[in-house]
Amino acid sequence: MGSEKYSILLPTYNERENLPIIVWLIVKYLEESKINFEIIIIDDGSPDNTQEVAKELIKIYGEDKILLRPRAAKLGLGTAYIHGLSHATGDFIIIMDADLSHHPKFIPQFIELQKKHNYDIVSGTRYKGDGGVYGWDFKRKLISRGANFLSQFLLRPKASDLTGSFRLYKKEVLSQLIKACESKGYVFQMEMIVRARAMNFTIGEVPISFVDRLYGQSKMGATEIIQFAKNLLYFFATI
Ligand SMILES: Nc1nc2c(ncn2[C@@H]2O[C@H](COP(=O)(O)OP(=O)(O)O)[C@@H](O)[C@H]2O)c(=O)[nH]1
Ligand SMILES: *[C@@H]1O[C@H](CO)[C@@H](O)[C@H](O)[C@H]1NC(C)=O
Ligand SMILES: [Mg+2]
Repeated sequence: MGSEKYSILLPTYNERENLPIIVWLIVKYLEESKINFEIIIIDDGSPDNTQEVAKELIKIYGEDKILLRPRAAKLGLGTAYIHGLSHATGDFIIIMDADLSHHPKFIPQFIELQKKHNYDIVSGTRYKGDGGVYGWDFKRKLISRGANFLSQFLLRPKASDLTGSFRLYKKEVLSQLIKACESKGYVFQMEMIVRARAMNFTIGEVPISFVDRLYGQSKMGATEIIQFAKNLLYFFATI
């Protein structure tokens, strides 16, 4: 591949079991494809000491490959991306979860598709082609499908997976989008893609399989769902 550099933002909160595995997989798949990259770990003072693990990983892979850019407290995902972006030196930014729900084997596919069409954004999708969700119970699947369907219906963003968070962005596009976005937490992903359409950015899609976390707790609860619904209606009214 060429000389482009890719910055991978990994937000973590209590991911000490998952972090070494996800980092190992990223390094394996990206080195195999000769991709130039850095991994930026944004840890929000995890009580399980995720940062100790991150420091060990820096010793193993080197401080040019793994960057730890922590924050003192749990300040939420939206601002974690902003923080990570401010430290990124890549031309492209890849955002993914650290809990092994997003498999790094898809990253070379994102990159290939971006290059082919010069897309501003490439989004992983669970709802097209070979994409899918594994390990969720019926309730969680229903919530996710429902949220996606409702958002599709109200906002018509021409993207099949609105609430997913496995995406590649041109760096400049991501910083413009982040500046335009108002929401935090779960709605953030949806707002990003809806605004991207409104701002006429081009979006490609790669089907991905999403696997529920084995270690640790998801942070999704009833409050998140209510928040999501509220914001959805707000975007419907304003974007
Ligand atoms: N830095 C940071 N990371 C977070 C925060 N909340 C969640 N994460 C990380 O963001 C990713 C997605 O969170 P997760 O709880 O798995 O969300 P879910 O898969 O939608 O249930 C994981 O890598 C988490 O460790 C936060 O407040 N700060
Ligand atoms: C996006 O494209 C549409 C259709 O070509 C155009 O009407 C609209 O003004 C464009 N929006 C922006 C923000 O450039
Ligand atoms: Mg998760």
